Amino acid sequence: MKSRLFCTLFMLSIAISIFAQSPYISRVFEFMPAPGQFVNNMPYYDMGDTRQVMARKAEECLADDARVVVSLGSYGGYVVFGFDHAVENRPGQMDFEILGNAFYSNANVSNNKQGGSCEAGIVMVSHDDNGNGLPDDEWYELAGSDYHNPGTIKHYSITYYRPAKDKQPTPDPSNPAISDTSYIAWRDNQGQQGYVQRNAYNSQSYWPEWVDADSLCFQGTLLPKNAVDESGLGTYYVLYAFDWGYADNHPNTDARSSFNIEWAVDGDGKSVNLPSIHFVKVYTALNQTCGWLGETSTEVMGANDLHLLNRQIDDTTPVQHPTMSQGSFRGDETRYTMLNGVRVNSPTASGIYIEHSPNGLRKLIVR
Ligand SMILES: [Ca+2]
Ligand SMILES: [Ca+2]
Ligand SMILES: [Ca+2]
Repeated sequence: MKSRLFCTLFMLSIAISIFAQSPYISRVFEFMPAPGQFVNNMPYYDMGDTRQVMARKAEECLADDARVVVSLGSYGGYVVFGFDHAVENRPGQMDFEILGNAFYSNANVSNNKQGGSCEAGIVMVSHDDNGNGLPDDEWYELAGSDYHNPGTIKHYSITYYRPAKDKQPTPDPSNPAISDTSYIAWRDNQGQQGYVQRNAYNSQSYWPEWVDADSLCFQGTLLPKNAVDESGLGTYYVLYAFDWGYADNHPNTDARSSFNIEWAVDGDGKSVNLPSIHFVKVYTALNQTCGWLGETSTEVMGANDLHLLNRQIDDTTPVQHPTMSQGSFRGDETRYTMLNGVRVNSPTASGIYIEHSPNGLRKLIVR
């Protein structure tokens, strides 16, 4: 009798553990940092580790609220993680938060702005449309405060080149902290080129050791540089925070470390309506070097589903997308506006549209 009771309790506990949802990251699917001074150390690379092993190591850092910092390296470096359930998109509310290691300096910050070590990463979300539990579905960027900033570059791409084994370092004679000014070369699609510099503090390889290829390419949206050398002497840099909508951009206790799935846009910048998401991608959104501080790199140490934690954070950010009153159509054409104000040429996805035609406005429901 006793054993039957034990057996029943055991089965019950299995059932509960199967159906209980965790508010924390459950899996890391991909971890691909761009070259940087903490690469191969956060997490640590052991000889022979594969891409899969490194993803598992990143998972050990981030899953189940472990809160160990993972560094994404220079521009484009990324991590893709997921939850054990769909994170709901509640209207008007933030839905999840991402923890990084951003902090504000308390000295020499200009004009009372918030700044310090704010290394913004862009956040993308995806819904498991094909239901296979893998992040092989459409991705959408969460349009943060600087999505429409004229200094922000969409469709940016950059390629880093593996340094030769016998590369001779070129130290900076005026700055002993920089041991190789020409360490890892990069070129971008804006006609710019430069180097990820090596510094005296981190002597391991800055090239992800588990990557055999001789070059690494990353794409995405590039934010305008946010660092200011407040000393004027290269000794004191302040990286100013963007307003909202980026990872590792405000301290973890700040509500601006949280995200609203309603900010999702497609590749053309059109708003998309996602009822929930399963996967999140974070990538370093700045291509910037700050002397002895080195390259700017986003760090991540976890993510939480705010709804499962019963934390309600209202979205008080300004609406970014054009409203109906801002959009005007020529009188001789028929066009459509989605309820969030975004204009489209034809109503393709299901939803409610306002049809603008020479005969006036008409509400249109597409199923
Ligand atoms: Ca929401
Ligand atoms: Ca999928
Ligand atoms: Ca950071």
